[in-house]
Amino acid sequence: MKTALRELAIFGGAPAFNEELHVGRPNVLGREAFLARVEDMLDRRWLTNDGPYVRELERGFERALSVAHCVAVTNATLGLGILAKALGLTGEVIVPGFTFVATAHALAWHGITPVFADVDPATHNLDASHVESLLTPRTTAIVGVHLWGRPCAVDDFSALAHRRRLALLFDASHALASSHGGRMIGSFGRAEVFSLHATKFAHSFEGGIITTNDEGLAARLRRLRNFGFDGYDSVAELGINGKMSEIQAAMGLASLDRIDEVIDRNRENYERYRARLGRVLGLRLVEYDTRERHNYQYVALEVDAEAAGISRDAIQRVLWAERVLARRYFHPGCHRIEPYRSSPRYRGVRLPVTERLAEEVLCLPSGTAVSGAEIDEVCDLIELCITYGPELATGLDQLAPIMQTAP
Ligand code: T4K
Repeated sequence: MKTALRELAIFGGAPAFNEELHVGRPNVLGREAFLARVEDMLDRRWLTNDGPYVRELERGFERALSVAHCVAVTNATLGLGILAKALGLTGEVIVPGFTFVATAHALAWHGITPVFADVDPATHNLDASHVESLLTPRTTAIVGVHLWGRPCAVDDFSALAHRRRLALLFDASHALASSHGGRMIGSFGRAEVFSLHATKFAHSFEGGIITTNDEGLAARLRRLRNFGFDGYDSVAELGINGKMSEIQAAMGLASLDRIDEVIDRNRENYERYRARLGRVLGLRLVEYDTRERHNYQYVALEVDAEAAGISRDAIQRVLWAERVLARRYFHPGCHRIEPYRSSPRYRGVRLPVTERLAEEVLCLPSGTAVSGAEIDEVCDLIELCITYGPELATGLDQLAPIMQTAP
């Protein structure tokens, strides 16, 4: 345990960790089950195109999420785009400014204008009143994002979408196994899209699933992910290749089998961080509503630089030098990245909460690849940063011209 500033790696000490600690290090459980399925898949010579594992995965998620239809796709970004196409979205669609860029890009790729709304400081999710103020005659939909797996204001948006005749869909990339009002995320709005990217707590290397209770929509999604084919050699419409392959589904099934174990581990990790950092002045850990189900994947910390005596970026620099690759998701806010930043359409867009969070949020390593002892060490380092905040900030300023530890 380091107790003095001079011991920090950024000032020349040995890094606290021999190997890098990642946010989003893939959970690799069920290796044997995965490899056995790969053998079967090779024997069967059915590698993609709506194969048996893809179907098994879809049925598995339908059961787990209590939703009527699950459509597996290549990744969540394509899934969002396919869904936008299936719903006939055009014009403007409201999305949060504080989200992963894929939420916006998936729409913009289809010529739809993402309109960025601010988020609620307490939940980090779309602010319903701001959304309403942004609606125009060109608005066709609202995309709620369940950031960190915490449901956004589903009921408010359902009422608003109904009243204004808008499509409502959710980017549920973070929210697998989360619930809202006791009901699993996956059956709200017209449809919801989950990511099964390798960095998600349950994954299929790359992958995504779209869930809906609308049978007609599900059939359209299946057609669109398969070039628009509606029969063996008949094409009904413009589609794309958004299919999930069998090897992806084999990994997805292995992951789904062990999902509860990973959630338990995520929760333990989260509680361990919370016990150490939950009451530190200037730090605020994202809280999960204990009446609902959560996957506890994200350990997101807000650093109030004034109260903590040190900025989020300074803490990140210290951690990176120690080989703790904490991430500043979702810096600097979607409206301030390309192509939106340079587009006249977005000139003058100000999202005060998004912009503050983009400066304050730091995600910490969790998942099955991180041990309790490692979490304690990360907490020691963060506490050291807070204890010596002003001195540390001065020391870092002096290093600034020569040190480039964090991006
Ligand atoms: N909507 C939302 C709200 C999302 O958060 C995302 C994805 C999407 C939509 C789109 O979903 P997909 O189209 O991807 O299905 C990661 C993921 O790439 C991205 O999927 C995720 N959100 C986002 C929040 O996080 P990065 O830039 O953090 O990933 P990367 O490559 O830096 O990996 C994170 C850490 O994990 C690194 O330190 C390296 C380590 N790592 C990564 C991979 C892939 C490994 O150790 N092994 C690996 O195989 O974006």
